[in-house]
Parts: sequence; structure tokens; C-alpha cells
Amino acid sequence: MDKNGDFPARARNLFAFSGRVWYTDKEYFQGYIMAESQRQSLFSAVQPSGAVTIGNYIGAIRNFAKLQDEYNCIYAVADLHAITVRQEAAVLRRNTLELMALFIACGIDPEKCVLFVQSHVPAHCELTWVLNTIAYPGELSRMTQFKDKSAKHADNVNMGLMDYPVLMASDILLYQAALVPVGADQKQHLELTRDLAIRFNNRYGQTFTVPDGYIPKDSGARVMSLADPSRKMSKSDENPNGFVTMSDDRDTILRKFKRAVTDSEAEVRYDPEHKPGVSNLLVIYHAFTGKPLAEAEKDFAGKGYGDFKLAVGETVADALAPIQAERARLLADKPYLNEVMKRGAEQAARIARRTLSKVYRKVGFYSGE
Ligand code: AQP
Repeated sequence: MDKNGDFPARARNLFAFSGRVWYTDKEYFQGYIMAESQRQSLFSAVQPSGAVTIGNYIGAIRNFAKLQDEYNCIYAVADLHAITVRQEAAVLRRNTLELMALFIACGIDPEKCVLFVQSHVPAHCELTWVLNTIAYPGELSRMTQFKDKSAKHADNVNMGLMDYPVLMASDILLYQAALVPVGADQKQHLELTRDLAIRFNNRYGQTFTVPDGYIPKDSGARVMSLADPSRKMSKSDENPNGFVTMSDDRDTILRKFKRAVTDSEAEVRYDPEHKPGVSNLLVIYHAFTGKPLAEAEKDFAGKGYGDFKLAVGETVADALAPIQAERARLLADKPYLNEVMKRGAEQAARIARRTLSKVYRKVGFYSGE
């Protein structure tokens, strides 16, 4: 069945026929149903809290399209999460549309995946309320991201910032996702999602699938800032030289890589502990070329850092060019993007409602039926 709960056109049409065709297609139909029911669901989201970086791309988004033929994939633009730090309304709206276009430009096919904007599906907030009643302030205040963001936004340490991981748990658990493709920075939040799912299941009976993380095995799980390789690359970094966005033009990309912090040696070697800057550039090069790190090192043997940085910058600019062109084409077609997100929200709401009804029944809410 598709995300609307309908059978695909081929199955629908052929199922209605009779005779020889009926027999053949009954087999097709049964095979199709088996394949679909054996598929696991997968959820992930990205915040429209700024221009998406190559860190977000390498750690998360580039995996999204790869997984869409194997799993029932559900991907969201997480605008509810984004407002946990101050956003300008017009900018948030623009970033939301741009992220939707970027998802599609990166190969996510809205015909294969459920693609939607988080605030369009009220069930995310509704489940968050219920999960809040089994989440403890102590565990939420211990989250690294909460501590980091509280320090960074000391004038705006709000309840939403602390509740961020509970909303994230709701995002995932609503869709009974078995897998969650994220970068390494989200590992702690994912652990909390698992804890909440297990806690709820123990208290109220089996309700949620307990999800596993799908964290890139290679070093791309944590891309570091170009300006300070001891910190992760973040789209909300105040220093724009720390990150490369998916929409930076070629000159900007080359300039940022040229300024990237390295070290006082002159050897291109992967050694994250002693050479974090150079190692980070090698990881980025590896992510965009697919070359193993050892082979990437060989490409720059005997070369200076100037040549190395230029080559990494050119590789990234070349790889981003077709994505940027497709994103621009999609952004020029706003009705199409609106249509995709509307359909996605309807599909997501239908799946989410099933889980939410179950949760409401288990906790004892009177349905009125
Ligand atoms: N530097 C990174 N390296 C690898 N993966 C990363 N991710 C984020 N930064 C890196 C992964 O990108 C996905 C989307 O992240 P998000 O937008 O939901 O939130 P975030 O993790 O807080 O990302 P940012 O860029 O740091 O955003 P801001 O600055 O707004 O907080 C996630 O899967 C994340 O793991």
C-alpha cells in the first residue's frame, strides 16, 4: 500500500480484472503486500534554523535518498524544533521552503517518501504532551545540546530548548520508526527516545517501536567547523567561515576552504587527535569523492596545504553545483513545493493519528465513541 493506504495503480487495476490476468496479478499483488509489510519505517528531520551546511548533508541528508528504496521513509522539515532558539518569522518561512526544495534536489523522491513540514502535523505536539509526563527534568537538563545551547543563548533559555529531545522522541515514535539516520551529535537524543519508548511500553503495554540510530560508520558522522576544528560544524555558528552551506557559490566555497584552519606541519595525514583541521578536510574530501581516507591521503602526498585546500574546495563546489541548480529550479516552482508538502502532511497525519489514538487509549483518555 502507498502512504495514503491505497494500493498502487498497477495492483488496483489488475486486481479488478479476472481470468488469466487475475491469476498472474494475484501473485504480483501478494508479493507486493509481503514486500511492503516486511519493510521497516525510518524517520529523520532537519531544522530550518539557518542555511543547511555540508555537515548536515554529510552526516544526514545524503543518506536519506539512499535509503528510500529499502525503507518506508518519512522525512520532515523540523520547524517546531527551530523555534527553540529565536528565529525571524520571514527568514524561518523562507528557510522552510528552501529546505523542502533541498531535500528533493538531494534526491529524495516525494513519490517514494513522506516529505512534510513538522508544524503541519499537530500530532507531534500532542504526543509531546503525553511523553512529557514520563520525562524527567533531570535527564533533560543533562543533555549536551541543552547545555551547549543554553550557554550560547543565555538570554533565552526557554522550556522548549529543554523539551527539544521529547519533541524529537515524538517525531520518531509517532511513525513507529525502526531506524533514524542522524549525525553523531544526535546520539544522546536518540538514546533518550529509546528510554522514553521503553518506559511508556513498560507502563502502558507495547505501543512504540524502539528505534535504532543509523549513524554513518565513516568519520562523516561529525563534520567539524572549518574555523575551529574542535567544534562541530553548525548552521547557526556566528562565524560564517566555520561552515559551508549547500547554497554557497563557488567563490565563497573556495574562499572558506582557503581560510580553513590546519596546523603548522605540512603533511596531509588523517590523524584527528593531532591534526584535527587537516583530518576534517580529508573527511569532507572523502565524503564527496567516495575515496577511502588512505587513498585521499595519497592524492595529496608531497603537496602543500594550499593545493590541498584548493582541491577540497573545488571538489565540494563541483559536487554541489548540480544540487544547487536543481534546488533553484524547484524554488521557482512554489506551487509544486506547496503541493508536495500538503500531500506529505496528509500522509504523515494519517500514520501519526494511528499511533496517537493508541496512546490516548492506553493512557485512558475518553474517546467519546
Ligand atoms: N557537523 C555535523 N556533522 C555531521 N552531521 C551533522 N548534523 C548536524 N551537524 C552535523 C546532522 O544533521 C541533521 C540535521 O541537524 P538539525 O538541523 O536537526 O540540528 P543540529 O544537529 O543541531 O544541526 P546544526 O547544523 O548544528 O543546527 P543548529 O546550528 O541550528 O543547532 C542531524 O541528523 C544532525 O545529526
